[in-house]
Amino acid sequence: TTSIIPAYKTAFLQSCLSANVLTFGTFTLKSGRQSPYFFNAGSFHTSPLLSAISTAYAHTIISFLSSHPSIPKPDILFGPAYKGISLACSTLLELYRLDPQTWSSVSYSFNRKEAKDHGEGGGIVGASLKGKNVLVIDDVITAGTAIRETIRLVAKEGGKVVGFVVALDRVEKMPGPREEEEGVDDGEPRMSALGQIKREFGVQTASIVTSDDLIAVLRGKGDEGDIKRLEEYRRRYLASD
Ligand code: OMP
Repeated sequence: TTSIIPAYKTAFLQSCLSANVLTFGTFTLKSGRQSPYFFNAGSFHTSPLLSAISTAYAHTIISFLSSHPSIPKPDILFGPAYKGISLACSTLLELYRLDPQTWSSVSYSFNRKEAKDHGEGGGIVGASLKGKNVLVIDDVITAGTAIRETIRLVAKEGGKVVGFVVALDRVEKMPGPREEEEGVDDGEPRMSALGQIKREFGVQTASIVTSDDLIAVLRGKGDEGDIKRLEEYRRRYLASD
């Protein structure tokens, strides 16, 4: 059978499965949703896995930028603390290996969770964001809270977010008012968190894989019960676009 999933995505998903980056159970997400699966980018902690994830990000970023010629060349690859830090550093190295001419002049940068009041001070480590075009690299998008915080942070530092890249887009709908206030899903269809970010901030986005890719790879391999719970969860929270 022919697969419509590109080889680098399948390779990335295989690394995820082999490293148990993807776990099944009951997880309370940042958004308060109860998910039967969780993707932990912090599990890419050996050199082969770090290399696998940065290679996948680098390929995704290169094709993202070439398919969106209106995006200005990034000056900074910004990884929000904590999980974005190692991702930004290792992916920038990989981008430089793949295309030194383009990437030698790009810097990495990340925020401190607590501002430092001595030494060089400030809330940013790495290159200053002031007046810079910033490409954000993060692990996962679910309801879009983390990226909103990052867009605000970059703006506060005087930078401009020109793109947003994640490893996994869970393709979940953005929360409605009732979910935000009471944590109860009203069952109404809504657009995806990524789609909403595009619409609201004019920021283009990309992901290495989506939860569709995930299911395609799991089918026939994973535990039947896990897959069933995953599909039930997706029916409930899948975005309408
Ligand atoms: P949102 O802010 O709802 O988009 O959630 C994204 C953040 O949740 C990520 O930056 C992760 O820290 C975390 N997360 C995961 O790491 N893996 C998952 O599978 C799901 C989440 C999550 O809490 O939604």
